Amino acid sequence: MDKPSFIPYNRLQFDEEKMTQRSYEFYQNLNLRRSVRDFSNQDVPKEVIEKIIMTAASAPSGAHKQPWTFCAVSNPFIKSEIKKAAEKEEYESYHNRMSDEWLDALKPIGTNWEKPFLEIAPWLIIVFKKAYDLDENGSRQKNYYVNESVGIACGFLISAIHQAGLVTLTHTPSPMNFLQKILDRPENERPYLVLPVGYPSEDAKVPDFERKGAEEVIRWY
Ligand code: IYR
Repeated sequence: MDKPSFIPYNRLQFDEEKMTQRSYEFYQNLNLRRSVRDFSNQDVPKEVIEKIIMTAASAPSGAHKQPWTFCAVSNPFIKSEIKKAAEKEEYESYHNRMSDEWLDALKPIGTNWEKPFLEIAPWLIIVFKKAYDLDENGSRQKNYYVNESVGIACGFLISAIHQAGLVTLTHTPSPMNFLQKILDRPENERPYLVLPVGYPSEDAKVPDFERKGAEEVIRWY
């Protein structure tokens, strides 16, 4: 067993007034985020995508196992392969797999099986969760709370995309094992989420939604 090694924690420090202001400003900023489905094909520098991904990779994870791989795809051929395969599954889902109740719930969002953003957005980030790790000898090392860890990392990722002035949406083709094949990922990596990243199109529209207020989502004890 490794002996734990500790270093001083470099904290951010503010007085209560500053803390109140910063918490409010951060809320206002993130509350402007929307899932956008209408993308421009304008390019986004690779360096920005790298920083966004490294923000995601700074998330906490079970036993600090960092059980994730982020595939950043700008190659038009691979994007088109992903679109083709995703639409094949989505067509089947929208026509034969999803319940009427589910399709009704999606009506206000206006989604269907067609996913043009998978080709139009300059980048696709495909997040993979590592069910387990493989050490140098090829033996399996357990990861912990993988879904929670990767979910938190995706929250960081979505926030970083918004902070950069870009947009995304969480696309969840189902089933999505085709991504493992197209991207040639090893057996221990399972696709978790597809995030197209780019600028919104000039005429991008989003559903006229309101978010639940504090009195609906918080219970104080
Ligand atoms: N995976 C499908 C369906 C879908 C499901 C939910 I829940 C959404 O909030 C949106 C879409 C799709 O991506 O269209």
